[in-house]
Amino acid sequence: MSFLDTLKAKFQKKDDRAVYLSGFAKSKNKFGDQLQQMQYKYKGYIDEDFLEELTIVLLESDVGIDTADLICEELRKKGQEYGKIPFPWCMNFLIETMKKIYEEYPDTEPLFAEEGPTVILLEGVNGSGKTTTAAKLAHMYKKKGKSVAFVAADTFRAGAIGQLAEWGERLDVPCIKGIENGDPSAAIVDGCRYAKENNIDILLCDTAGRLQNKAGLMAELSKMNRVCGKEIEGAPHNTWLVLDATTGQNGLSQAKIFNEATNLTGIILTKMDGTAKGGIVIAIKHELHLPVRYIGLGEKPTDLRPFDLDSYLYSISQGIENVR
Ligand SMILES: Nc1nc2c(ncn2[C@@H]2O[C@H](COP(=O)(O)OP(=O)(O)O)[C@@H](O)[C@H]2O)c(=O)[nH]1
Ligand SMILES: [Mg+2]
Repeated sequence: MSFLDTLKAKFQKKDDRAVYLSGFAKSKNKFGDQLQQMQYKYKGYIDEDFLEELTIVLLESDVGIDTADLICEELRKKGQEYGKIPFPWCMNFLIETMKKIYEEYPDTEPLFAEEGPTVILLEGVNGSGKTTTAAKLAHMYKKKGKSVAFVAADTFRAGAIGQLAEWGERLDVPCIKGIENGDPSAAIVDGCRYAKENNIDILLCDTAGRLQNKAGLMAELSKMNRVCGKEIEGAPHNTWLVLDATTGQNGLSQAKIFNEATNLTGIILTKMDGTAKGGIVIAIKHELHLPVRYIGLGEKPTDLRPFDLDSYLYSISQGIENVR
């Protein structure tokens, strides 16, 4: 059984099949379909023309230049080793290499407090999808039977507090509000105290992510971390960067700055449904060694899915799955 056949067999058993396929439809059009087209020009030898075209497809899908080079180098070696290589074999090798690149650094699991509230900080620049993601996570944890509360700690963006409070009303989740233009850390302290007093399992903190300068960002984020840890031992248990997948490589540079400024423990990639740049998942893992925890596939509270590598790889590579 080829690698792609195995991937397909695994995918057929997943509950989220339809959501993944539709969420990654644009990426698949860019990636799987373009690769499929390459089979007509391919003569069986891994020559520089083929590798150049492959690099373009990979870069347009945003896997990043490092990853694209790595994949092409591996293929070049195989070409030298074996001479003529059937196209389907080449495609199997490509997707398998992407999987290996992702798996090079092991994924850690999200951390949950054994006792008392688990604190999750959501960080990221304006518009990346933090508030919407907080709503999605609340919906998901509530469905699992957890008690959830919000902290509206984005005190800088006008209207941000109201936006989260509105989600709170809709989802029946209490929202501890910061004061507009006030200190976000003060809101986090209030939230932690509320969580302890009210037996909240999961405290979701929607923060501001100002990127004007790294020193300022670091100071702000480290204060939030500090006050959090003082109120609740081990908090924040998870610090997730919310990243807009449509911003591609630019998003990756943002992620690097946040990762230097704070101790990130995972990434949530939003707006996957609106982009053909699905390769960003691989680039993030390769460059930041951070797991992609969840992906956002729409604007509704139900449009969040845990990231599943096999489903992802299968969804973007449809189009080449049947090349023979
Ligand atoms: N299509 C799509 N839109 C999203 C997704 N996540 C967030 N958005 C939209 O992106 C915009 C900004 O989101 P918001 O949560 O306010 O970002 P914030 O500034 O980081 O809090 C809103 O219009 C959201 O509805 C997603 O996964 N898919
Ligand atoms: Mg917001």
